[in-house]
Amino acid sequence: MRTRVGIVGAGPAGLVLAHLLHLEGIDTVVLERRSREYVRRRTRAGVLEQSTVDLLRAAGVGARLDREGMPHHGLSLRFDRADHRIPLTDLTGRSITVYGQQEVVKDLIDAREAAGAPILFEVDDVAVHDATTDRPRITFTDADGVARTLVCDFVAGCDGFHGVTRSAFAPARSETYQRGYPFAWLGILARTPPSHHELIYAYSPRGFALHSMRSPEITRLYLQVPSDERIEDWSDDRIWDELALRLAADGFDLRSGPVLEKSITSMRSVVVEPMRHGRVLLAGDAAHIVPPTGAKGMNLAVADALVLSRALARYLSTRSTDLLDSYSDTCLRRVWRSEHFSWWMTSALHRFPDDDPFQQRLQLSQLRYTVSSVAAATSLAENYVGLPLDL
Ligand code: FAS
Ligand code: PHB
Repeated sequence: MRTRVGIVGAGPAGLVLAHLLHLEGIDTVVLERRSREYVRRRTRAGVLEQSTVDLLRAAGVGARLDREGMPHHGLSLRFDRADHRIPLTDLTGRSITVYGQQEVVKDLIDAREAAGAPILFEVDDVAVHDATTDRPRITFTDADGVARTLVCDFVAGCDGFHGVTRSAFAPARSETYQRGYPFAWLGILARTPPSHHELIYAYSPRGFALHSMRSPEITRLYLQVPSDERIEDWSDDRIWDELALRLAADGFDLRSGPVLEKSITSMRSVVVEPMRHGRVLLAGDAAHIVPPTGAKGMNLAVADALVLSRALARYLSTRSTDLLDSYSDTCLRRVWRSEHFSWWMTSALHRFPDDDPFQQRLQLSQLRYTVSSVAAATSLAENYVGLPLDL
C-alpha cells in the first residue's frame, strides 16, 4: 500500500489531521486499533475551546456541533459552600462549548467516510520503520488478519499515550518530562438533567468534585479518588452521596439519576520533546498528557493537528521544510502553557494526601484571590477558553 501520510490512530488528533490534509488534496490512510463502534462510543472529554469550535466550523464539520453543542459563557469555582462565577466571555470575549469528544469523533468519521477516504479499523501489530529515511513504512495486520505494509512520505503518530509510534523515536533523541499526581478521577455519565447550567469546579475538605454535562438530559460528574482506587468499590449510591457532600452549597440540590457509565482515569502530566523524529511526527496524547482539570487534552490534540497539517501541506506542495522544522517548537509553546494551566488548576482544587492545614489555607487564599481580582480571574479565563489559534 502507498500513501502520502500514514496516520496511526483515529482519535481527535488523527481524524482532524486526516480531514485537514484531505481538504488540501493530500492522500492519507488512517490506521485504528479499535473497532468503528468502540471509537464512536468512547466517552472522554467534553469541553471545546473557542479555537477548536472555530476550526471545526472552518473545516466544514461543525454543523451538528452548532445544532447540539452547548455554548457556555462562565464557570463556577465552588468553595466555602458558595459559588464564585468566573464570567469567561465578559473577561475574554471568547466562550467554550460543551460537546462530547465522541461527538467530534463521529462527525469526523462521517466526513471521512462521505469523502470515501480510508480508515482501517481493528488493525493490529502496528510498527513504524525507517523513520529517518524519505520512505517511512508502517507494517500492520489488517482486520482480516492479513499482514500489510504501508509505504508513506510521512507518518503521523496520533495513537495516544499508550500507542506505539513514539517507540520509533530513538530514545537518545528524545526527552520525556513528567509529573504524577497522588489521585485519580472517578467519572460518571448519568441520565439526569444537569443541576446547574454551567460547570462547577468544587474544592471541598473531602476532595475535588466537578459538575459538567453532555446535553440537557445527561450530566457528567467527576470526583477525586485515591490513585489506586478500584471502580468496584464505588456503588452508584456511594458516588451520589459523595458528590452531594463535595458539591454542597447553599441553595443547591444535586439531581441524581441512573448511572450510564463509570470509570476511573489516572492523572499525570507528560511531555515528549521533540515531537518529531525524521519523517515521523507525533500529535496529541502521543506526545503529551495533561490532567483533565483544565479541559485541555482534546483541544491540544486539535491544535497539534492544525499545525502539522500546515507543515505537511507546505512540504508536499513546495518541498520547503520550514514549517516541518519548526513543528515541534510551535506545538510545544502551546503544550507547555496548557501543561502549566492544567497543573495549576489541579494543584489549586485537589486535596493532596500529604497536605496540612497550612497547605489548605494557601489553596483557599489562592481561590479567594482568583475570584475577587479581575486580573486573576482574567488569567484563569483566558487560559480556560484557550489561547487563539491563527486559523
Ligand atoms: P486518543 O487517545 O483520543 O486517540 C488515539 C487513538 O489511537 C485511539 O483511538 C486508539 O485506539 C488508537 N491507537 C492506540 N494505539 C494504537 C495502535 N498501536 N495502532 C492503531 N491505533 C492505535 N481530556 C479532557 O479534556 N477532558 C476529559 O474529561 C478527559 N477524559 C479522559 C478520559 C480518559 C479515559 C482518557 C484516556 C483521556 C481523557 N482525556 C480527557 C484526554 C483525552 O480527551 C485526550 O486528550 C484526547 O483523546 C487526545 O486525543 P488523541 O491525541 O487523538 O488521542
Ligand atoms: C467533561 O465534561 O468531561 C469535562 C469538563 C471539564 C473538565 C474535564 C472534563 O476539566
